[in-house]
Amino acid sequence: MFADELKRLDPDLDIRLWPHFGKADEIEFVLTWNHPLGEFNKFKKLKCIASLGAGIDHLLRDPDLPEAVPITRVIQSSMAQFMSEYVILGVLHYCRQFAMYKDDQAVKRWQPRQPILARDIGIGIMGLGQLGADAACKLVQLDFNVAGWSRTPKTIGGVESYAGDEALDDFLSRSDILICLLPLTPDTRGILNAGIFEKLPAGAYLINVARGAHLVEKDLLAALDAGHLSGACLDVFQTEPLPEDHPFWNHPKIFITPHISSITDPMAVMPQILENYRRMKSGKPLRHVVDINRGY
Ligand code: NDP
Ligand code: OXD
Repeated sequence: MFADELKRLDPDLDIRLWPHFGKADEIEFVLTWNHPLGEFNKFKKLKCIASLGAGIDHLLRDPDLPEAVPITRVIQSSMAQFMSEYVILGVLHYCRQFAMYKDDQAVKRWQPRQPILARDIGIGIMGLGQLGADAACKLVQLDFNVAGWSRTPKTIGGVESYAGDEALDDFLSRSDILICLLPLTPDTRGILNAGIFEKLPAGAYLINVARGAHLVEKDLLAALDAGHLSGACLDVFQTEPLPEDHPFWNHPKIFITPHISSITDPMAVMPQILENYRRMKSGKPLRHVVDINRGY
């Protein structure tokens, strides 16, 4: 699919499909998602590793990642659009109590409930990057009371900015709905844990659309079962696909989707991959290079 689109854009491109890459020394540019560990060491002339997604944690898990080869990621408005749609749907589904009406429908119960006005609902977005900032702006337009937490302060119209570890508790205490859109790094792994949940207002709702490893799954189950959290919408999991015997599947307060909140659209994304390939060939600086030391 991705190769077809690249070929369509430039029929002269020499594209090799792993594992049939021919002579390893001829490979200069790798386009990848969840590669087999250690594989890149074969490519001694590698000049760029391009992630097919927004995240690069799938690359950084490789202890043999060649040093000094730049890593690029996808930054695309369609990814942000898909993600914001999902987040808004998750928020509205929860706020307008659709899960309860579905249960009512199953038993033919006519039970109107009073909704809460959007401006009275505090939404906290962890991560105000390409995706978090877009979702924040769109939720502001719907009149939600939106705050974001990031490493460095942000100025985004209508969004309250909290930055750094010292601001985390205040950010959490005003977040009736907590949305995780952080990259997975050593600092953020396991960040959605019991210590964080207990700082959220009673009855808070969690939406995790970043990475499964952000969430300590047993802590979520405990917080839901204790009634401190009222529910969770999860798109990502420690193990994907989610194993059949996983307790999340049948949990009445958990809504599950299979890592689809935002999906790379080959038509939208291949032009920027091709542009970077051409930049690499002509020695120009690459676009969307990540900071490997920071991890995103
Ligand atoms: P960006 O790199 O653009 O933004 C990351 C944000 O997280 C930044 O605001 C950054 O702060 C903040 N951040 C990073 N580390 C910390 C920390 N330790 N404490 C506080 N804030 C921190 O990423 P994107 O918005 O493009 O993507 C976010 C993640 O979403 C991806 O890494 C990926 O894991 C996930 N994703 C999931 C998809 C899905 O289908 N489920 C699809 C696409 C992405 P600062 O700006 O100050 O540096
Ligand atoms: C991504 C993803 O990081 O799809 O792009 O999860």
